[in-house]
Amino acid sequence: MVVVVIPTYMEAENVRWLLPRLLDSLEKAGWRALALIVDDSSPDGTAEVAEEIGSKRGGGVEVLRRPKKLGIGSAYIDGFRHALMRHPWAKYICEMDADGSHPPETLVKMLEYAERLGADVVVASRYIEGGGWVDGSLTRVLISRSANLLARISTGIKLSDLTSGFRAIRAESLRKVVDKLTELRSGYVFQVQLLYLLSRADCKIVEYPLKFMPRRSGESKLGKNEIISYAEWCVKTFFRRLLD
Ligand SMILES: Nc1nc2c(ncn2[C@@H]2O[C@H](COP(=O)(O)OP(=O)(O)OP(=O)(O)O)[C@@H](O)[C@H]2O)c(=O)[nH]1
Ligand SMILES: [Mg+2]
Repeated sequence: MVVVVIPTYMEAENVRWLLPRLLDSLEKAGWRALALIVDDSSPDGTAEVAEEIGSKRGGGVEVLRRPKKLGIGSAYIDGFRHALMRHPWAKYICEMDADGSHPPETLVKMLEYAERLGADVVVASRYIEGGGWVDGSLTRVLISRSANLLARISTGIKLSDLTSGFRAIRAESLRKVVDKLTELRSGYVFQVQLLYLLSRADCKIVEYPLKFMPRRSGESKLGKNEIISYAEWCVKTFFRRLLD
């Protein structure tokens, strides 16, 4: 079984598109699949749309409702804990955005790749051969490239896309690190900390090419404060690692 944790805030239209495609692709590949939507009371009714899709399909969707917008990192932690506790038989727990940037068909390939290589973590990467940005603005690409450079220096992890939020993680590996996740200030920091913890837990981490699609509809949530806390975290981690 595979649980795909999808944090959402104001993604009703995107979820309507994503959920059927995601579940169909996984089921076609032979997986028992569950999409776990972690919604922060989106005023556009994202949670209701997701529930409706689930009940029409007769399952495959669970919605974790939170009282207000609490950030992507904490949404993932709540989603991970719920998945590990309620679905202890799940083999993989995945991370995915709701906005259409992460093609569901790629997730099927990532899982195949994990099985074939016996990997603990598969990160979908925009920066290896076969990956890339589809219609990415120069500013976004530059921000992402710089964030990755900083993360590589700071953590010492030799992967190309440490900030990618599209990953398949073996449930046993996630269980080892979930209680150590502390960085809730920004989505970027959260993703890098998670990968850092997994690599320190001796997980086998590999990358699979991702063609990163533009958001289908709605607005991005990346802000200036995120960038500042990200840089702070990287510098702090770099010096801590030197002193270790
Ligand atoms: N539950 C929850 N989900 C969130 C929150 N902030 C963002 N998300 C979701 O996290 C995912 C990634 O957020 P995005 O806004 O797409 O961030 P991004 O991919 O860096 O930015 P774009 O490429 O411009 O879309 C999306 O599914 C969002 O709906 C939050 O505070 N709470
Ligand atoms: Mg996005």
